[in-house]
Amino acid sequence: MREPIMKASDLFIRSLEQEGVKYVFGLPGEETLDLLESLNHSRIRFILTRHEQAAGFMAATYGRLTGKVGVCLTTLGPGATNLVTAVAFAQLGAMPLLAITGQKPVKKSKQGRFQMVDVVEMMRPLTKFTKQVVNGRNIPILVREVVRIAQEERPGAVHLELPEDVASEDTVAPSFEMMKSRRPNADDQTLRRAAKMIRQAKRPLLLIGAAANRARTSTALRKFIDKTGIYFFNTQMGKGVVDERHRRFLGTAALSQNDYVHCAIDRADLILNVGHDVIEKPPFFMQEGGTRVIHINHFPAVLDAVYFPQLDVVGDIANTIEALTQKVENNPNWDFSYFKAVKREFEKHIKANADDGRHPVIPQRLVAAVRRVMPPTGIIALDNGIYKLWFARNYKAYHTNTVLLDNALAAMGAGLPAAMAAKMVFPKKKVLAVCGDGGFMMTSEELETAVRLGLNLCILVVRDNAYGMVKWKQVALGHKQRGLDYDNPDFVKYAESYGAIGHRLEKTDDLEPMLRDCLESPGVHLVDLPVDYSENHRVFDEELPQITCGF
Ligand SMILES: Cc1ncc(C[n+]2csc(CCOP(=O)(O)OP(=O)(O)O)c2C)c(N)n1
Ligand SMILES: [Mg+2]
Repeated sequence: MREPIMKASDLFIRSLEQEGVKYVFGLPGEETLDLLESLNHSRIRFILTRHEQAAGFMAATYGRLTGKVGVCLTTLGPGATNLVTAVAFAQLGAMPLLAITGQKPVKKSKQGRFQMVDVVEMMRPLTKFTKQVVNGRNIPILVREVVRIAQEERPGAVHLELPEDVASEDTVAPSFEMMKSRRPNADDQTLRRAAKMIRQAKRPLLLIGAAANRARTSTALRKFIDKTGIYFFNTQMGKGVVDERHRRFLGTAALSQNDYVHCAIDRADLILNVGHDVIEKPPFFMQEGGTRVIHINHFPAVLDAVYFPQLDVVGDIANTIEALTQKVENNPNWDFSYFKAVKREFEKHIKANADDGRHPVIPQRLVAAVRRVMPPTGIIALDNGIYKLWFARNYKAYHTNTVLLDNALAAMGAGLPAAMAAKMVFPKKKVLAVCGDGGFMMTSEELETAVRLGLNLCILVVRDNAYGMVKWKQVALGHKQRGLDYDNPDFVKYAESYGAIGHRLEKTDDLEPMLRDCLESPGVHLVDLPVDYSENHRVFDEELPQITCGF
């Protein structure tokens, strides 16, 4: 049978369609016009953004939420260099992302080196795979290959460069069939060894990390906890995998030490570390002769000076947990009395100041207010600033992927695009972006995109007129607080100029009603929220280091 002939850019887009791609986020240039034309004749929707970085953040978040590759498209040179932060965001955050960039014709070009950057090499340290397409015929197999690489554990970013002349040429269009296969499971002997270690421990503790959030392990973990009664905590990117209202929940390890949860960690003699990723700041430090650790993940532990687990249980996470649930009963030799005390103290601490009426708002009240108004499955997307720590510690997530935060690259500017992508993936869910005034201004031009797309979205701009997180660190180091303050636009007018709806919080009592209004009424809403950051130093540098763990 003769293979059909088609234009290479059409073949590229057809290959993406076959992978189930629904959106391509991007900002094209001359060099990508053939791809754009093919896209416009396809079932895939092109989502135009105002900056390439935002297109990348949106595509990566799409990948994070669906487990399917998110796709973004930019032109060569400046378009591609604008994309690198988002590619790193996906790669470090384990989000499946395919970045496609254009390039000048490779066979002959009359423009010398105008706009030429070696994009394939630029992407090498930021991706799992990067390649230039040199022959249209290779496109179907190459697209299949990069999607597989992007999506398989550990997920991440891949890149393809499609030169203009390759995109426009006619090519044969081979097709092939592939069947789905399942991930391998851990072997029974290792599972039995893990079960034995858990049975023999006195105070086992469960840690839920980032990989558990994408592997849909919620039900398995919940059953394990309910059957065994083992207490658990999570990392920032593991938030929500098991409902944090659970009576066995001990908190989120947002800080590396000196928090209530660390009292429990220090007393545990065995930690079951599920889905941990060393890219997150270490939730605890291992020591020679200290707490033993079982590493449960799709891939073996990456060892370093503070992480050297005694046992690796490698295989599908949900399956491992189900097998352990069968093998481990609640054990009368376990002593959870101390964890119970930690739980009591932690809950007391979280409630403290949650109703504080001070204006400007303090972070504890802000977090409590957001939790009160968000429905259980509502999604908050956090940008990067000091409020992220407060949300990670004080905001209880009830469901998987309802707190989108980036504890991997931790790039400012991701909050709004992530919220936009979340709203596109889950149009029925309420979505709130929480951004600092610094981070918001890094991608605020996407307000236009959000309005144009007709997204119903609420954006909270936490305003301290400064890079607050860094200011807080200045104090902690004993430096003078200097050089980090700035002025802001009038955020209400700024929102309005984009066709969004602006609100300004004038008194703290209005906080909950204002947020409710924002979430309930259609359109893009922005809340200008003045914040009082004096609690950062008081709680993080003064109160928490005083915890004696003697409860
Ligand atoms: C792109 C980027 N640049 C710089 C940093 C370093 N950084 C981390 S938090 C922060 C301050 C954030 O300020 P803002 O968004 O206003 O939040 P705030 O801490 O003031 O609430 C900075 C500069 C970063 N994480 N990402
Ligand atoms: Mg700020």
